[in-house]
Order: sequence, then C-alpha cells, then structure tokens
Amino acid sequence: DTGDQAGVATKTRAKPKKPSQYKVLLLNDDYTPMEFVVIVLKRFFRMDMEEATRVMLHVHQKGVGVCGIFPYEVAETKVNQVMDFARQNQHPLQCTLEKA
Ligand code: NFA
Repeated sequence: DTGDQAGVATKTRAKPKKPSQYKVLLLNDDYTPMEFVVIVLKRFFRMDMEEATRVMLHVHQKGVGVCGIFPYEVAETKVNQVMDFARQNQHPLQCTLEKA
C-alpha cells in the first residue's frame, strides 16, 4: 500500500474478485408440457421430482423462475443445453441468464 496517511492502508493493489454469479431463468409458455419441464429440471439441474415439480409450478404460475445460480460459463452451458433439448423436442421452452 502507498497510502499517504500514516497507518491507513489504501486499496491500491489489484484485488482478486470472486467470479460473478448468474441466475439461470426458465420462462413460462402455453405449449411446453409440464412433464417436459420437470424432465429438464431433473436432467440439467439435478433436482429430484419434488423440487422439479415445485419449480415448474412456480414458473407456470409466476411466468419466470430460477433454476439455479452458477458461475458465468456454467450458467451459459446450462442455458445452451436446455435450449438445445427443447428445440430437439420441438417445444418453445425458453431459458436465459441474468446477473445474480
Ligand atoms: N405453461 C405450460 C403448460 O401449461 C407448462 C410450463 C411450465 C411451460 C413452466 C414452461 C415452463 N403446459
């Protein structure tokens, strides 16, 4: 530190920052079957049946819900996996990122 006040440390050094965290959000739509959303939450977010059902119903009722919070690269991978899986099965399910 190069603080000019005696005994007062100032923040001059580069401080390692925690990697920023991102929420992975699932959006409601009128067409994706509820069972498919539960499968997605179990497969990509390692939820059990009870938690997957709770999160699916939350998204269904509120319009949006959080599947999990991850470092950016992990969150981006999850979004891509969900979007690919939905597309392969011809469902319009949408998944996105938001800074936590
Ligand atoms: N709203 C969808 C339905 O009634 C279910 C759904 C829930 C879709 C959560 C997307 C996300 N079939």
